[in-house]
Amino acid sequence: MHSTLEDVKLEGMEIKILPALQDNYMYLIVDTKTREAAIVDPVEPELVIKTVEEEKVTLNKVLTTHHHWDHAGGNEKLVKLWPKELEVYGGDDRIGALNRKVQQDDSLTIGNLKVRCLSTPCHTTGHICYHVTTADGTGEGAVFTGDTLFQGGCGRFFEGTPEEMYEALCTKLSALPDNTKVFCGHEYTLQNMSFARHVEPDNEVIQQRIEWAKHRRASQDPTVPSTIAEEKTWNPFMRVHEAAVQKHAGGATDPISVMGTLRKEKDTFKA
Ligand code: GBP
Ligand code: ZN
Repeated sequence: MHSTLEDVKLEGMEIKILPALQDNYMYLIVDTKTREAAIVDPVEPELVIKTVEEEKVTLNKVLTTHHHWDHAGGNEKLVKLWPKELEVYGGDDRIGALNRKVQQDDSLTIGNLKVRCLSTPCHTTGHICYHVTTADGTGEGAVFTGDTLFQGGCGRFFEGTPEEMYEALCTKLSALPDNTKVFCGHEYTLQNMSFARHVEPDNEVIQQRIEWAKHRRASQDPTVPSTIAEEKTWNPFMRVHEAAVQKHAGGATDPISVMGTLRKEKDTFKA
């Protein structure tokens, strides 16, 4: 395993961080009141089942961020192994075992928790992020961003455009409350932050997060979650309006063209 299992307790919910494959994360979301649970991107069904049994929670939902095998590749097997009915959510017909196709602003519940779907096409056309809050909206809330928003970075634009990633990061995800916890699909923080430092060498917040992340990774601790407010301070792809980032992108002031320039450079950047 690439990381230790960690448990993040938020108001009304508990998030179990489950490492998978080389650098993927699966997340078990538990409603504290009812012990109902949903699993995000269960690529390693055996670890999911073991955790669900240990925690004595009721698993009945799968939230899939996108169809790539390292996220959706465990869906069929989990559905086969699990004795009870599973609702499998996602925004793309290429997702295995999908039986609840969702789009922008669709909602669902996990016990008393509310989940709102955000359509964020670009990494893949059917990518969905899931925003989870308590019923009355108190507490910090959590967003599961798959391969759209990473800590300090974003996913490659396999099936979309800079306009679409701008809409995803700078319109939809930026509009979530500042204290929303961000749980992303991969442990890429050190690589991403090294690119962020290259873009903004004078941004001290980036240097501090690198030092922190190095310590965490030295003991195999996950660097997730961050928050939406933090991402706005260090993630170059959420900072395309900033003068320093625009300067790095050759002086362009159109945020969408800055987005395109940054992504092209990151595609071949060696940390
Ligand atoms: C790194 O940054 O550590 N190893 C490198 C990048 C997501 S996985 C590896 C990479 O390209 N990862 C993808 C990405 O978007 N990275 C962001 C970045 O490089 O800035 N995947 O597994 C990837 O989506 C995949 C699976 C891709 C099926 C295509 C298909 Br089809
Ligand atoms: Zn992907």
